[in-house]
Amino acid sequence: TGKKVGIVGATGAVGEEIVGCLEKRGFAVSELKLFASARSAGKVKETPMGEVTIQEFSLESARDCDFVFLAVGGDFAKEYAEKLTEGSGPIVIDNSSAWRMDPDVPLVVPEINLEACKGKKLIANPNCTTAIAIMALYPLHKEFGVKKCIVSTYQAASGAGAPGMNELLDETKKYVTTGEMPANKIFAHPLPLNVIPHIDVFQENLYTKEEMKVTWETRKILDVPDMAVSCTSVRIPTMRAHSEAVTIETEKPITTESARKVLEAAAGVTLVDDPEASKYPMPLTATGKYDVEVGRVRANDVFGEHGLDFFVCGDQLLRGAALNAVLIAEGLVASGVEADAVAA
Ligand code: 11C
Repeated sequence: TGKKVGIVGATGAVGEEIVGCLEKRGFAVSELKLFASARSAGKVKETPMGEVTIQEFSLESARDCDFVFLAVGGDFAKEYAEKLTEGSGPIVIDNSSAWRMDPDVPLVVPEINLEACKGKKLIANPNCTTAIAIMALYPLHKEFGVKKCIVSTYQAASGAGAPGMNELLDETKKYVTTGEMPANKIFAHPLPLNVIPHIDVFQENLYTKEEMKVTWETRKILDVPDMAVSCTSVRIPTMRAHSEAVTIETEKPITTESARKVLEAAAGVTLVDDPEASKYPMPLTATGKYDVEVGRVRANDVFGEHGLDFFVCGDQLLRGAALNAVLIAEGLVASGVEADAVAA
């Protein structure tokens, strides 16, 4: 038994992590198809499921799967996602932003709203920044009701994929060895020794698209269309874990202790909050972990008895992308929702 699984964008940073997550989560795979560009086609890749020859994407081959993970750009997803799911086609889990805000497409963090997948074959994976913060926001929202949310991000180079990570490393090496900063290509400015408050394109309202994704997607996943959410997104010279400082105003009174208790019990969260021992979330400790780290939890008096601040770090390629996608597939198989979708 097991499922036929296709990964489109298999040689990219997220595609590679999807293979690793399938294996580590024990997802039963009967056949693994790896799709990439013509340049990589024909190469043989060692995977935990054995050697797989990379194929150039074809609709026909990808449609002959039970699940297809799209780890490619939005344009590709716009063109192919629906064609893939038609008729007897697979369930498609798309990592891009192409379908996230489509009212007919569920935007899913499986610990929060897996049931939104019922009867659907195209499912959107959230932006990494949203997915990481919402692991802490959701349990707090359930218990205390989040009215307002202000997020400031410290985002890693991996948000721009392997080319972003390579640019950060290359720039750093060159600068350290020669004292000269090479020209940036991926990011808007050189990233080493810098922070760049510019991720994705600027909108008419002067927010960037990355910042607006946090607002739009948080509202959709929590199903609170009018939640006040404002974000400032900043790229920093770290490799692959995003960090976010979050301030919330809640409906019900909240204290440091009551918030910590809720976070301690929350799925997908590890509370790392012992300031006396210098223990708090950091990109270096959050990297490679499935849970997000949450700490620096403290009631603030900006909102009377209704304010809380906390800091969250999560692996951008895992919770922010590959792990979330694989957990969706796992949840669908376990809950039988997959069968409903296929029958629909
Ligand atoms: C970044 N969050 O850190 C972005 C990357 O909508 O899937 C992911 C963009 C997206 O640059």
